[in-house]
Order: sequence, then structure tokens, then C-alpha cells
Amino acid sequence: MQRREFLKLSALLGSAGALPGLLSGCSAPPLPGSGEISTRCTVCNICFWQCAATLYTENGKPWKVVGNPEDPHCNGRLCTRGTGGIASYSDPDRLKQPLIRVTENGKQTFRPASWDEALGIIAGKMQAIAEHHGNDRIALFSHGDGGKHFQRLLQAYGSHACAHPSFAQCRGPRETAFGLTFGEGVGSPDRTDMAKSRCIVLIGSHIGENLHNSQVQTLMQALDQHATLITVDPRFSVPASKSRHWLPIKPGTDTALLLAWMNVLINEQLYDREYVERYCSGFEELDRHVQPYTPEWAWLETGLEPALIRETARAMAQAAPATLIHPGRHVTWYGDDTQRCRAIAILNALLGSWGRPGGFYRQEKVDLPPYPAPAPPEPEHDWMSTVQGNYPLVTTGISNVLIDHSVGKDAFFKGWFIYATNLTTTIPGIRKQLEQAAESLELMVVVDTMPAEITGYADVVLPECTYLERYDDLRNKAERTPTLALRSPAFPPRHDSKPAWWIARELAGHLNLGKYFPWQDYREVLDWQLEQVGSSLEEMERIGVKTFPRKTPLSFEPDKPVKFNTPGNRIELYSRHLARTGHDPLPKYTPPERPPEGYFHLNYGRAAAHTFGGTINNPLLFELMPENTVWVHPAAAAKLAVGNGEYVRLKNPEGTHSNRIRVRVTQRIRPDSVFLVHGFGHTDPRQRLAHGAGADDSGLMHNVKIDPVTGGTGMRASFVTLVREEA
Ligand SMILES: Nc1nc2c(c(=O)[nH]1)N[C@H]1C(S)=C(S)[C@@H](COP(=O)(O)OP(=O)(O)OC[C@H]3O[C@@H](n4cnc5c(=O)[nH]c(N)nc54)[C@H](O)[C@@H]3O)O[C@H]1N2
Ligand SMILES: Nc1nc2c(c(=O)[nH]1)N[C@H]1C(S)=C(S)[C@@H](COP(=O)(O)OP(=O)(O)OC[C@H]3O[C@@H](n4cnc5c(=O)[nH]c(N)nc54)[C@H](O)[C@@H]3O)O[C@H]1N2
Ligand code: SF4
Ligand SMILES: [Mo]
Repeated sequence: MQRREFLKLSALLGSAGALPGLLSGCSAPPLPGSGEISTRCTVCNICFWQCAATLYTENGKPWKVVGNPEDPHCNGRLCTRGTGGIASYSDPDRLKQPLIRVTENGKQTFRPASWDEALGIIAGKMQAIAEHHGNDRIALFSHGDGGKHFQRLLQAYGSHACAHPSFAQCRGPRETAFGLTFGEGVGSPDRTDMAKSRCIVLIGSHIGENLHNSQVQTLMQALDQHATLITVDPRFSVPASKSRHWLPIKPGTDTALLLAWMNVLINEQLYDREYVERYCSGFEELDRHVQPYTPEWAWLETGLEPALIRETARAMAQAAPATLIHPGRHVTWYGDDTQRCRAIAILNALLGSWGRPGGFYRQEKVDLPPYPAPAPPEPEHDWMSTVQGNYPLVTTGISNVLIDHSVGKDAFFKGWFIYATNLTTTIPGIRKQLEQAAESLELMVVVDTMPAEITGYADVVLPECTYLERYDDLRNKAERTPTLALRSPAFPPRHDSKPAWWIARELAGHLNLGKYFPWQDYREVLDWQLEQVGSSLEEMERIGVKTFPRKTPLSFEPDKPVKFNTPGNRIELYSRHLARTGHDPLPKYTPPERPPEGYFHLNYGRAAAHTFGGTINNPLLFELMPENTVWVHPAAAAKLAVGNGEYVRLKNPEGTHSNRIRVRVTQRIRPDSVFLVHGFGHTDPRQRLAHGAGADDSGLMHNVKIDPVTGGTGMRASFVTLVREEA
């Protein structure tokens, strides 16, 4: 028997029953808002944009959640998902109590346990790992607010390794490339000054389907002011439909286009010479480097006509410096991603948009001191150089590299904590490795709100309460206007769920590490911090959001020097760090692989109603979008003899099949690609709505391309074909 079989638990927890209140008939309710109303301030947690909101209850029951108009980060509006977020509280399929893996009659299963027992088991295994292997052998995977409590706990224990999938599966190459060029990353929220842009270029970024709230709002403001929008995308995306120019590029060839744009800007003397002379270094090398990359050369690579490449380059130059070549966000595409993101950064430098209105602004946050608590002891070894030595330019954990170092008897890591990330579908092509890691790891703890697939691999599953039932850290993001926003609970935790801060503090108690959590209730921490900046928990519970004055200007001041955090203190068009570490110091184009005969590029993205796979089972959002479809060009559909609305399965060249998925025949996609929204195709029957609905892209990714600079997982180099589902 395997040490740790994947458990779906359908039998144990009872599946297939009707969903209470959803499917059963009920009499007409009184009009909403006619009962006793009360409100609580919160911060939306349905994605990481963190819009401040007000939760309304009626007679103590959830009624609605609306944006806080005082919040400059959302301007009183929530997106579709944020509005539907309220149903995450009442989802009948939530995790309800701690679960521990046991073997009964020779079969592995989970059994419900008390918190004390579950935490005692975890603490015992952690102590055994420390004794037999060392106290630095536990890795944390985290994507969300509460992860920092586990990070503190693990650091106090001796393990500092921590990775967020928002780096190696999302914006790692972008942050690294902008850091190498300007000495600073783009950050989150992205520091784009779109409302003032006169020209915006989107390289893939499908803002409008990608629904980061204020980013959509500022794009719309720019369009209201007749800004020129240029969208480069093999698919006719929502922003493509609002663009002056749609460039339906051959997938994976964007760097060729970016180099040709630089060639035009330099050769036609359209770049911002004064800005470049004042702030940049390496222009001569760049000039020589881009000479071969003419629009005619790029035409053959990208399929985009030279006249269109020239016309769009001139439009960018005309609006500069209020021209934003958007840096994108999910940029782990073809494995040459740092190079592509560097090309985007350099293009912005040539147009003089970094540090200028309509380009990129300077971020500022509130100077909020941390609660006084003992600092965890310094680690004895540098885990990063042991595990991530091949990526000297990366200063954060690379999730897939940590996973590589967790497989096998001699692997470095012996335990995992997984907080709010469904690694099963988040890390492309991970399943085989997960099974192997599950064999060799001595401890796997998953903290989630839902029975996500990753819980099936855990030794212990810990149910966190939802964002509507807990305090979290104050929202304090570096952005245009420094603000603090408070998430406060509107309800006590349902079932036997608990907030992350409580779980981490209790576990610290079991490990004799209680002194690192010198408070009983997280309110003490929040109140102390707020007092340091002239506010209080009482005030924030009333107002939800508080704005603070900026200390620095939003843009560069023409008469003041700017010091960039790069080797030469200037914007590095030619990157010395890349040269020093053996990488191409100027952006290099790598032609992508083409699909074999009968196959298509597997393209994926977002939809307005969902955040990845975490919201599919949310009853309100499921109703809006219960399954995904696969977009297919009419010519491809005719060749494959598949019709609109028919069910098919996607198959990759290794023979892996997806769940069944409906075909959407549309001219909005190139004939060489198919597209589906990521997050569907759940396999765990405990998510009763989501189970089996639509198809999952990540399980089909057979050709993951690792970015040599950041270790990021390029996810767009896989191919699929469509197999008809026989009736
Ligand atoms: N509703 C909703 N919004 C979200 C999220 C969500 O889950 N739901 N997630 C958020 C997160 S974490 C992120 S990182 C962002 C991601 O959102 P973005 O950063 O916008 O992601 P991209 O990968 O740039 O965008 C996908 C687009 O790239 C296009 N594309 C595919 N291949 C190529 C190519 O070779 N070249 C070019 N130029 N385009 C290509 C696709 O057709 C698609 O339109 O979205 C955020 N917003
Ligand atoms: N194939 C493929 N892979 C991708 C992407 C893609 O488009 N396609 N996108 C990539 C990108 S851009 C990103 S940022 C990552 C995102 O990757 P993840 O953040 O791993 O995304 P999800 O799959 O939504 O997993 C989130 C998990 O958190 C749980 N959760 C939600 N709220 C809470 C909470 O309050 N507390 C706790 N403890 N748990 C909670 C959910 O139930 C869910 O299991 O995925 C990356 N991977
Ligand atoms: S963008 Fe939408 S889902 Fe994300 S925090 Fe804001 S309202 Fe919530
Ligand atoms: Mo992301």
C-alpha cells in the first residue's frame, strides 16, 4: 500500500445529497432589507486585489457585500466575484472540522478530530523531523493573508523555506526583469498610471476578463479620454474588442515584436533621447543589438505585417511619455519570460514612461510598525543556496524547485505546510511529483476553507474560517494613495473552523514556541499597530478604510536626480547582473515550438465570474458560470468535425485526456490555438457543484518550460487536440 494514497473522501463525508437551500423548494422570502440590518467592514478575499467592502447582515444572516466608497483602491465597487463572495460563508461543502489520515481495516481514510488532537499530531511529527533530519526541513507553500502566521511559526521552529505560487507561476519573471532594469519591481497592485495614459499596449493581459478591480476602472477611464489601446493577443480578448489595433500574434513570438518596435523607435529617432541620456545606461549596446530585428524580420516570426508594426510603434511614440506598455501579470508563458519582460521594461524606458504620469507611478504605503514580538532565531544554514543555487538572481522561494527537493528518500524537505493554494492545479504537470512527494514526506499539513484536491494528499487537514468570519492583518499595500483597510468578522466561525492566526498560535503552544506569539487575540495586535499611526481598532471598525497623506511625489521631479537600485544606479538597458550570471544581458528571442500536425497551442486565461479553481463551488458564482468551454476557430472545428455546443475531451500528445468540455466555435481565436478558462474540472466529489464541471488545463500541460533566470514554469508550450465524445 502507498504510504499516502490520494483520498477523495466522498464516502466518509457523504456526497451526492441535495444541497440544502439550493435545490429544495422554498416559499417567497420577504423583500431583502426589510429585516434588522447591521453592517461590518471587511476586505474582499476572493482575489488578491483586496477591495475594501461593507458586509450587510439581515436578522444576523448574510445579505450583501458592497464596495466601500471611501476606498481609493475600489471606489465603492466590487467586481462580480467580490459581490458573490458572500456565498463562500454559506457554501455547504466547506471544510468543517480538522481531519487526520488514519488506516482503518487496511484502508486509508480521514477521520474528524479535535483541534487539540490534530495540532498535537502535527507538533509530534515536526519534533520527529527536527530530531532525525534537522529543524530546517519543512517548506511552506502559501498564497494568502494568513500564510504569514505559519511563516512566523515555521521560522521560530527553524524552517525558513517559503514559496508563493504568485512568483514562479505568475509574476516572478516580471518582478525580476523590472528589478534588473529599474531597480524595483512592478509590485501588487501593479503601479500602472493607466487613468492618465494616452496610449496603452497590452501584451496578452486580458484586463476585463482579468478582473482586478481598479485596474479595469482605470483602463476604462483612459478609454473614456480616447486613449489609443493596442492589444497583442492570439485571441480576440475583451480588451482586444475595445482596441484601436488588435495584433493577433502567433503564440509565443512577442519578444520578436518587442525587438522590432525598439528597432523602429531607435532607427526613426522616436525614442525619448533626453530621458535615455539622463537616466539610462547601455543604450549603444541596445542600439547595436536591435539592428537585425527589423519589422520585416518580425513579420516572419509573428505573422504581423511590417506596416502595422511601424504604425503602432509611431502611435506609442506620439503619446509618450504617457504611453504604458503594460507589464502583464501572469507572465510564465514560454520559459523565455524574463527576457520578454525585460524587453517590455526596456521599451517603457525608451518611451520615458517609468516614473512619469500616464506610465508607472511611485508606490507608497503606510509606515505601520510590526507588533513587538521576539524575532525568530537566525537560520543556521542558508536554505536558498542549498536548494535554489541555480537561480542567484531570485531572492524568494520558487515553488516548483521546493517541490523538486521534496521527492525521494534523500530529499532535503521532509514536511510541507500548504496554506490557501491548491498546488494540484496551480503547479503545471505536478501530479506525478505530488504522488512521489506524498510517499517520501513525513508530514503534510493543508490549511484551506474547501476540500480542494490538495487536501487529498494531506496527513492533517485544518479548516480555516472564511474572510467573513475573521480578523486579518490590516491591508497596507504600496500604491498611489497610502491607506489602511480592516477586515473584521461579520459572523463567528461556522462549524469548527478557525482563523489562521489562532491555528498558528495554538500550534506554537504545542511546540513550546508560544513566546513568538505574545498575544491572546489578534485584536490586540491590530489595536496596538493602529495606535502607532494615530488610529484605533474602534475607529477602523467604524470607518473600514483610512487614508494617509503621501510623503513623496507620484512621479520623478524634473529638477531632482533619481537614484536607481541597479549596479550603476541608472536604468539598465544592458543588464550587468544578467551578464555576470551568464544570461543574455540584452533581450533574446527564442522561437517557440509549433504544435504537431492535428494539435493546437493550449491557451488559457480568466473569466469574470471566477478566481482560479477556488470559486467554482461558490453557489452564486457557479450559477453565473457553471462550466468552461473550449474556444475553437471555425476552420479547425470543420477539420475536426466538431460542432458548437458539442462535448469533446482534450488530449495532449502524451495521451492524457481532460474531463469533457463543450466546444465554442468562434472566430475570436486563431486557427492554431484553443482556449479555455483555468480553474474548472475539479476531481474531488466533496465539492459537489464543481466536481466534474468543465475541463482543467493544468493536467494537460506536458511541456513545461523552465525560465533559466527565475525558475518560473512556462505554461503555454503545451499542445492538445480535441477528441469527440461519443453520445
Ligand atoms: N476574473 C479573474 N480575474 C483575475 C484572476 C482570476 O482568477 N479571475 N486572477 C488574477 C491573477 S493572480 C493574475 S496573475 C491575472 C492574470 O491575468 P493576465 O496577466 O491578464 O494574464 P495573461 O496570461 O497575460 O493573459 C491571458 C491572455 O493572454 C493571451 N495569450 C495567450 N498566449 C499568448 C501569446 O503567446 N502572446 C500574447 N501576446 N498573448 C497570449 C490569452 O489569449 C489571454 O487573452 O489575472 C488576475 N485577475
Ligand atoms: N494551469 C494553470 N495554472 C496556473 C494558472 C493558470 O492560469 N493555469 N495561473 C497561475 C497564477 S497567475 C496564480 S496566481 C496561481 C494561483 O494559484 P492558487 O492560489 O493556488 O489558486 P487556487 O487554485 O484558487 O487555490 C486557492 C486555494 O485557497 C483556498 N482558499 C480560498 N480562500 C481561503 C482562505 O481564506 N483561507 C484558506 N486557508 N484557504 C483559502 C481555496 O479553497 C483554494 O483551494 O496559479 C497559477 N497556476
Ligand atoms: S477585484 Fe473583485 S474579487 Fe478581487 S478583491 Fe476586488 S472585489 Fe474582490
Ligand atoms: Mo497570478
